[in-house]
Amino acid sequence: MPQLRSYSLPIRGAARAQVLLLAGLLAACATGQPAGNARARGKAGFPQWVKAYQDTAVRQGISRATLKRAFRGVTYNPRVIELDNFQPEFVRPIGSYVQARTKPATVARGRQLLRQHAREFAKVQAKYGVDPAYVVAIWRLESAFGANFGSFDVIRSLATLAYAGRRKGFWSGELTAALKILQRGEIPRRQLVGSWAGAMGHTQFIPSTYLARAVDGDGDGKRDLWRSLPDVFASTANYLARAGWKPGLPFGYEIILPKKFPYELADGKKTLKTKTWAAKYGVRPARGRALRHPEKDAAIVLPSGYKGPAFLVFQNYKSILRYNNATAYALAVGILAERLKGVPPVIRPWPVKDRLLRRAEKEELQRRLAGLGYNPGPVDGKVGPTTRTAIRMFQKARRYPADGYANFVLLKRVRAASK
Ligand SMILES: [Ca+2]
Repeated sequence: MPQLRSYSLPIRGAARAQVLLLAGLLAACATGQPAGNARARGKAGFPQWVKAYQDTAVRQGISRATLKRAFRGVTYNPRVIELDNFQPEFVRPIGSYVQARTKPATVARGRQLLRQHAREFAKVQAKYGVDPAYVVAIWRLESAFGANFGSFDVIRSLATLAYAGRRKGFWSGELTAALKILQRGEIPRRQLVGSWAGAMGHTQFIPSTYLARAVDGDGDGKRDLWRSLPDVFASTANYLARAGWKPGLPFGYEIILPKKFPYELADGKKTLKTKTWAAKYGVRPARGRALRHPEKDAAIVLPSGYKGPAFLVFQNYKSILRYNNATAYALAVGILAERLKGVPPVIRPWPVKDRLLRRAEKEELQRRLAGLGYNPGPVDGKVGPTTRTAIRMFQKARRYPADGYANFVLLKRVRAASK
């Protein structure tokens, strides 16, 4: 399910990354929360909260009639709060995530859908400059080609989250956006269903993304991401186009790094022209002789350490990250799209059986790195950019490949060093 997906990844992904940045701002506007701890009071305070929220919604231009229609029969949903609080003890290797989404049957189905909707895709490509294979790949990851939209009532989910979720201001803003959709009359009330977190339709747009990025592809004057595939395709392409998509470029492609490559440069950020990676660092393509797109700016992604596959990535990889800010997601979309276009599977084996770290072990890693004089950031059991930089410095100092990759082998090395 898409809503669980984001929690199975090391980074909290949500379509919609730019919206999350606004969470702080929205929190400042959200005055609908009564004082005290809603979580502790449970559902008892919910009706009162709804009443207070509605007053703020009216001040933001939502009519009483819309509110009446939206909140009829809406109750607190404890299941949504359970899902919001869920944190996996264990994260699966990125390779198994990618492999599960790029299976031969998925590739065959995706190609069939490209053929079946060829005329619509040609129109979308002409208008937005986005390769249809990427639209189809996102469609697969978001809703399994429309098989799974989620069946949570969006207003109920968002109201519950705005009342008692972890980022109340953010959810309150999404709730107001959902009410605006309803008020515009584009979508009937009963159709507002989605994931537990309010991601809607084939593309799993949250309400603010719907308002900002959804477009009417079939010209009926409505943006219907549940029932109109032309709207779905155009909206996805529009999202990518507005996220800086460059026509004619792939997300990237597989490469081979030389044995003595300075792995700290493979951080997905360090950007050089493709030809410079080749000339200065000896980077080679996994297939063919020369690196393609030699004049383009590119970074290197090494998602599962120096023993796993490496990818040269261009601007379009970043555009996919704007849809969902997780390396595993962007790579799965990119690799699936290229497979749809006839590129063979990734050559270098993914270390899918790699022993990754449990939450407590990640905390131990961070504590020990700090004890050794490195700065891994706060001890929170999350391996983000700061922790990875500390890992790389540890690896460099001890002449290990500085790939910043946190697996059990690394923890053992850090344990040995900090005895
Ligand atoms: Ca439409």
